[in-house]
Amino acid sequence: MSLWRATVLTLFPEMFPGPLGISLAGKALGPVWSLDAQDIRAHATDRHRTVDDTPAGGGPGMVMKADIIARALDAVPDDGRPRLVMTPRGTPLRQSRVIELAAGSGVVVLCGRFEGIDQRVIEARGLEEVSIGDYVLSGGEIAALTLLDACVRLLPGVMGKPDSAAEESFSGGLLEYPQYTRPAEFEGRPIPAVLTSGDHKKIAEWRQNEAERLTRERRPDLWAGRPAPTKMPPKT
Ligand code: 6GU
Repeated sequence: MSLWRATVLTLFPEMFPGPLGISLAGKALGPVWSLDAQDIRAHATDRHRTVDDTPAGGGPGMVMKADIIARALDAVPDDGRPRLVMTPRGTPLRQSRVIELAAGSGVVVLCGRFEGIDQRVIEARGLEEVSIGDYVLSGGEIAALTLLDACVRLLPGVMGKPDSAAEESFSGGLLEYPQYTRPAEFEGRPIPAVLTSGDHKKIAEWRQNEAERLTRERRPDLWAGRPAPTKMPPKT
């Protein structure tokens, strides 16, 4: 099979592969997926290699220039991969989109810096605007690394024996149940007795209940949007 290909357009190509060069993602980099970090500044044309300018209408910071970004994007051959731009104004990244991206041939990811990117190039090139959460990073690079990590761990051969059912939409839209391992007691705290009981039906029930309790308490948004429980046919 051909590699899952990531192309990243950034002013800081030295930030890649960064943490994706170690551990499981790092072992798979080469055999399973490829990463090509391209320097946006290579597409600047003036003596000072300018990539940004002051915002139209005034205000703080600098805006990445549409013409430079367009040349950087157009230098990537269009092989049908989705083209994303990391921005805090984007659609929040969900596991469902990660699963789709990992199932495809790869991604082209543009990393914004400064106060943003000229909106016209985002529209003209039909970029998908993606955010990784409701907080502001200093640039899209760490967001891009996050997105790539989420995708790469799903590629066949990266993780040992993925439980694909559990992977689907965040374990069925719930937070994961808590985990424990030896020692049996830690600073006076025992492992919940059910987990050492050997009763696998009880264990599965306890884990399901914990997953539901944690989701209700911490993520009312996920809890409200969870799939309706499967209706059993009435007993006769
Ligand atoms: Cl994708 N970029 C930046 N700069 N900040 C973010 C983000 C992205 N997602 C959340 N905050």
